[in-house]
Amino acid sequence: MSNRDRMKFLKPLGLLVAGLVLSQGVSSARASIVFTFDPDGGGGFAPAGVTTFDQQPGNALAVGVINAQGQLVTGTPFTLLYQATSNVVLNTTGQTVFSYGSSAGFVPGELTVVAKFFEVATGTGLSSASFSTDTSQVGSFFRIYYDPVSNANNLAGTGFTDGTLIYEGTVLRDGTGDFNISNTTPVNLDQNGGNNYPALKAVTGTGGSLVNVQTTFFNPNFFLTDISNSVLTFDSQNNIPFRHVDPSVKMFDGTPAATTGSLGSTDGNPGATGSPKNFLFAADASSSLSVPEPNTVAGALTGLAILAGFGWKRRNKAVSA
Ligand SMILES: [Ca+2]
Ligand SMILES: [Ca+2]
Ligand SMILES: [Ca+2]
Repeated sequence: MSNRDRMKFLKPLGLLVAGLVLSQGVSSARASIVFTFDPDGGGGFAPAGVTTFDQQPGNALAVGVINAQGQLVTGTPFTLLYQATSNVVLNTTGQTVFSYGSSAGFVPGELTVVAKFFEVATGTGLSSASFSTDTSQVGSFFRIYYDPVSNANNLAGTGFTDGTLIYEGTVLRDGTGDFNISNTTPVNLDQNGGNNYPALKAVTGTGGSLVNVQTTFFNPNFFLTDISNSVLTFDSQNNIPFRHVDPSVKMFDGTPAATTGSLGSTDGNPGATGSPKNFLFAADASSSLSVPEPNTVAGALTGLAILAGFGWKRRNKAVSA
């Protein structure tokens, strides 16, 4: 290999290693960003700087989280489905910039969010469990739609995916969550307005989850800032029973949600063995975008300089040999 050929070989190798250092930096330190958002795309509402999509209380379903033996098994991946309206957009101080709806001054229509990703239980106790997304995320997604017609229906579980796709990402493997059951005495699952599910009970509990999403697509008619290297952080407070949203009959992909067959007679406490059980809970979330911290980029560039020096020394050695 001539010295010239060696340089050709070493250059891309150094860049590859520097790229790995950079990608590690991205996942470890991020700064939230203000991005310019047009709430109705080409419609009449003017764009403005925003930071956060504030979701209304919605539905989350842990599919098959309880196995046929009535157990939550640590390390066994399960699917998490989520759907909600997202009709408030906030600025950096938490003030509402855009609201969607039919009232005067509101942006016509709705934003909706659907997500599918994979979790594993990392620890389980008598009444509590912790979770992680540290499992294969092949096929995971987080999507935001704008629909000029407001038709999402939490009870039916319909109308969440019929708008224009404006954002999509894949779930990263550093998400965490927990859930704690405070009372196993069965109460009505649906305590939002009238009880739409008289046959279904639930335990009482709360939890939280923090899931990061790598942006893979954004619609430039809505996102006027280039957010292609951003990460969306989905921060959710989770509750059972349902007090602020109706439990969904089905999820956006057609999976049965609040039915006796999928949840057992008491949601969150399947007890009896038989078939695997799902766990349905209310999820009240918000989603913000961030990018790598400038300091982290500087650190990665220092790494690049060190690697470049390393390559130079090797080339010198090759010349003297
Ligand atoms: Ca507009
Ligand atoms: Ca819709
Ligand atoms: Ca209800």
